[in-house]
Amino acid sequence: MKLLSSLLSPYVRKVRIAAAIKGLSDRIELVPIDTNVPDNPAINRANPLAKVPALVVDGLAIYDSHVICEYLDAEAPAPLLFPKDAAARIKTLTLGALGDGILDAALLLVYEQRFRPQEKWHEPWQQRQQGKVDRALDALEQNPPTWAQSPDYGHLTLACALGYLDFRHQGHWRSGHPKMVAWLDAFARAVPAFEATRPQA
Ligand SMILES: N[C@@H](CCC(=O)N[C@@H](CS)C(=O)NCC(=O)O)C(=O)O
Repeated sequence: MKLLSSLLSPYVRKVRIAAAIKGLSDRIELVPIDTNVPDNPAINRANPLAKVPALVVDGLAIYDSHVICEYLDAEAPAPLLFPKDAAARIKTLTLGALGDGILDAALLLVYEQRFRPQEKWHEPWQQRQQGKVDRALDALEQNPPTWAQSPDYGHLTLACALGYLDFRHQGHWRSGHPKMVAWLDAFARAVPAFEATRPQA
């Protein structure tokens, strides 16, 4: 399997952590992709959305990070990243959606400054994205997620979102969210791949 990837992408980090938890890392070859250049055929061919990660298996491209994690979960029996029980699965998917939502908003804030000239930065729009991140963090702080035997897809997605806030947003989220800081520490202890995939700028 070839993983079209950037080691700085939090969505790629999700997949790498999922692969590590499932014991599949050795079967995955990382293929570096530069997503900052426009119209890069190396990613466009696999994913018309021109986003990483994309996982190429026997010529078939699988995306996005959620779908790839589902694929990997089915490739090895344990531990399960997506519970089979319907109610537990919905809970996991909802936490994953919250983590992805934090990531999407945080990434848009980065892209605003990376891809638009400064005179076009739009403060109300930035506040709108920041509001999503802040509300999500406040909701999580009220009710930190828990896991039973081991973290699942929802937890690893959330951990990658918090890791991205550390990496690209100077870890401002930490102040005012002590329970979630402790939560991320506990996740890192439970999942060594979290530290092993920490982005190095
Ligand atoms: N929903 C996608 C998001 C992937 C994504 O936005 N990846 C970023 C890198 S962190 C990217 O490739 N951006 C390039 C672009 O948007 O043009 C997923 O979960 O895989």
